[in-house]
Amino acid sequence: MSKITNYIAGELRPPSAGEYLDIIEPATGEVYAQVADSTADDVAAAVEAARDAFPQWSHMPAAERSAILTRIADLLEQNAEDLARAESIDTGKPLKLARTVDIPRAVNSFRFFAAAILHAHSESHATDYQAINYTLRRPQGVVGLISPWNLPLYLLSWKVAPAIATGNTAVAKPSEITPVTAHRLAQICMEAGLPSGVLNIVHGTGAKAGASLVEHPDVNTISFTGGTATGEVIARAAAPKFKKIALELGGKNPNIIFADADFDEVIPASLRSSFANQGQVCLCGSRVFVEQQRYDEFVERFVTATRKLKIGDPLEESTDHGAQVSQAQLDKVTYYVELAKDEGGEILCGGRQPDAVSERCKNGYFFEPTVITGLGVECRVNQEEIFGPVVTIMPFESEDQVADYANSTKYGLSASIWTQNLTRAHRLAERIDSGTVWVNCWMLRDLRVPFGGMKSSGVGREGGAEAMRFFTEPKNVCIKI
Ligand code: TXE
Repeated sequence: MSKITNYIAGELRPPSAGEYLDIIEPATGEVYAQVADSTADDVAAAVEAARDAFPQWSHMPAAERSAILTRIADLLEQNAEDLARAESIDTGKPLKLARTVDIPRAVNSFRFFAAAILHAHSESHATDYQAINYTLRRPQGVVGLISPWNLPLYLLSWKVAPAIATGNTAVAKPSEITPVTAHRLAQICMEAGLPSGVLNIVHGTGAKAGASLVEHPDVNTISFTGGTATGEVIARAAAPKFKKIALELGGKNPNIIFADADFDEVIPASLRSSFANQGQVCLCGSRVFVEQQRYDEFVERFVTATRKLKIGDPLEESTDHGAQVSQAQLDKVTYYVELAKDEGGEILCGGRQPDAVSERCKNGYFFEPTVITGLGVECRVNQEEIFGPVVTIMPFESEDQVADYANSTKYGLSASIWTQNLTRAHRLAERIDSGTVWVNCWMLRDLRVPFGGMKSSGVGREGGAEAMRFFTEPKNVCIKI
């Protein structure tokens, strides 16, 4: 059985304690590989390698760093099909989704930041006729990057690319559930000639490897994407040491549909925003609000379209809907569907595991796309993040009412508004507490814009200029003239 090892000081190294964790293919429920179960010693070795690499890497001209990042992007692109397949097997997501979203976006992350560092400018401020200030931006040093399982390569690249582009060296801890494409990234970095120690990847559990990275005294910057509860643990550990943190956490995003919206666009887009990656995208619109006059029509058309989604082996080209990532996620989804029934919800479609989608996948973690109506905004199913293929649909009567509904959870990551009335869209976008509001679209991304959440959806922003700022420390020099 293949074993995934750590990437430390430019080489692939087995974990120091010799322990490994099983990796399960979600579509089959079978163990198909193993990954290093690293300890604090492995993390310490990775941090040391990153510390040693920092002086040279941070002083390398931006054009040279840029060329190396571009080579990484090129190699990712050349290996796109293999990577997409690996990601599909590792996560249970349809191959066509990995091919069209995860891998191209990972390539773009490296390409974008390779270009961005060539265009970075610095600031200078003249203070009346007394002084000139200029602000230097220097890399932080060794940064810790912790990423989740839902979009493993993309979300890792989203952190690694800006961190190393701006001259930091990094220790990354990918999710232990889906480590395969991170391992491929390590191999690609070696092939691309990334100097040893600039990026180190330590695999293992959050409790051991992840916590050791957060606590390491030489790592003063942490960028984390994952669950809100984990984010709280990390914030607590980082606070007494005054570490700089960015937390990208969960969401319970509203998808708001006015009666004047173009339903021919809204229905397919809402299907994607509800069920993409089996509902395991932090940006999924899990609460759908439809203006009263067209509520019945929406429900009918949406349920009909949901029933047509093809659940199947993620590796089949025709599959729209694959497996949940783990038994734990499947149990969580099942729990919330039962809770919805207890809370008075009506399950209009889905709500159960499908019959075996194929002989190969008979023990996989599949769950049917599920549509629920009849629940109030305050019930637990509408307040807590499920992170699965479960959406609730609720009617609303006015703009004020839907603004209150949208803001009624502790989360504030993203929202979608569907209407032909753009004045209303602007007005409502301003009122909704979320880091991103999409109007007549969903998950359209521009790497230059700030990305992150309000309230319990996170702290700090990633994305283009924000990421470049996060990974660098400003220092002002004031010269009297
Ligand atoms: O994520 P975790 P889990 C949500 C979603 C899901 C829930 C839990 O609701 O059901 O989170 O998922 C590492 N110190 N999202 O448990 O635990 C861990 O090893 C340092 C939303 O799988 O947050 C992994 O690398 N690191 C989300 C990473 O944190 C720790 C995507 C994320 O794992 C750690 C995924 C610790 N104490 C889940 N504990 C999104 N916003 O996209 C864990 N980790």
